[in-house]
Amino acid sequence: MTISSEWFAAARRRIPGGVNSPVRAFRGVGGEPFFVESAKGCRLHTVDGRSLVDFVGTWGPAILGHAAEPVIEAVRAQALRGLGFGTPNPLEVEMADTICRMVPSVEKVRMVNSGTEATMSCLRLARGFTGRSKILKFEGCYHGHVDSLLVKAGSGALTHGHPDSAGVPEELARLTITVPFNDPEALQSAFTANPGGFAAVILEPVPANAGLYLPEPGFLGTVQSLCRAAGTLLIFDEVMTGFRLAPGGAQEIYGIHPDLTALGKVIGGGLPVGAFGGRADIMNHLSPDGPVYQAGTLSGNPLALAAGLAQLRALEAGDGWNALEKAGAAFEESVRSAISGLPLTFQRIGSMFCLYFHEGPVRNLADAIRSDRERFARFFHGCLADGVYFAPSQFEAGFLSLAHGSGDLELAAGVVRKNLREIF
Ligand code: KE4
Repeated sequence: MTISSEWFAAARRRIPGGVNSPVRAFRGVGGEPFFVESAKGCRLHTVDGRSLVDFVGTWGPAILGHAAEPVIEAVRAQALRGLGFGTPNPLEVEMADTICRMVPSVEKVRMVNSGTEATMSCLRLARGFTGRSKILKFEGCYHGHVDSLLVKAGSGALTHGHPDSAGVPEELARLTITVPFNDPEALQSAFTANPGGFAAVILEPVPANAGLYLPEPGFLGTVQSLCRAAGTLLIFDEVMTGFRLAPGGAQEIYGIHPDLTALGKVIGGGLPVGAFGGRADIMNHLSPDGPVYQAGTLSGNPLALAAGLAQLRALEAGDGWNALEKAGAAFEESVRSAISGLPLTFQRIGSMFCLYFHEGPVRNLADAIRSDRERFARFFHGCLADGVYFAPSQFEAGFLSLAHGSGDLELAAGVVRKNLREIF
């Protein structure tokens, strides 16, 4: 019985599944989760005294690494000034100005407290602005646990085998149409079959909740063209890719300006923050200026914004994205060498990656779910036993941070090579 096991037994008595978010329960790989006592740089320190090289990074926010100095200092200083006011505060203006500067498609922005709130608010705003009810999403994309978006969803919903969650009324789910990602013909057909039009099409521009696969050349442009022709709003869910793939996120890389964007993770510096924004003429429909209601007690919380602003400033000061690309390329080279000749596919963009136990290529959900989950689980646990922590599901992406040094990456690549040799 490890100390983590004791904590997990206690957790299961009071917390459903012993976790506050399903993917943490290790159901996708078997076994029990470890409990973390502290984290610093690219490492987690468990209650069992283990130190693990962490490629999850609290699912994206820890882009500087855990407990990065500038973020800790900003939180410490702000905490002494108070944790929350429930009134406007200057940090909200600084964050709004920063987001609009870094993501030019965002002319106005509102802070919320999670990615789910961000996408949920985008949907309600799109429905209020267009007067339409139907939305379209892509199979395998995950946008948080919004009722309308828990239809063929990815991430934990996929991992646990209920991409269409119980509890979502059929009347509501019927308003959500889904098509495969990277399938322009299917998308065109969906628009044709729904002449009344959609309020919005929402997608992860780089889907990273069924592993990680990339939009094929021209696909995002096609999505945008079809939306524009139909008077449908285009929503990019950049909760994961925003401020990580580039200062302006995936939309900067692919040169597509969506009508609305959902954001989160990196802008919270590890504390609970989400945001949504876009065209001013759409955002002005939000209460108190407009008829679409949206609110949040802790939205714009000064402590969380102090953390997020410090993280963004540190990224900009050191051109963190260039360093992340270099680290990603080096890691990719090592992993590709380790998987050479094996029925595996490694896919990467910037500091996000996925090793599929599938010959590949992986272009969409249908490809991803053909991965060998049993071998993935053995790989996951083998690497964990050797001190390297990858996401506990084949249907999650891995993340590098600025704290992953060459030594850490070489160690991890060696562990990958060793465990693959034992499996194949
Ligand atoms: P949250 O509500 O969990 O803050 O964000 C939801 C969300 C929205 N959009 C995208 C693209 C996301 O990736 C997420 C959340 N990501 C997962 C990881 N795949 C969070 C991990 C978890 O559910 O515990």
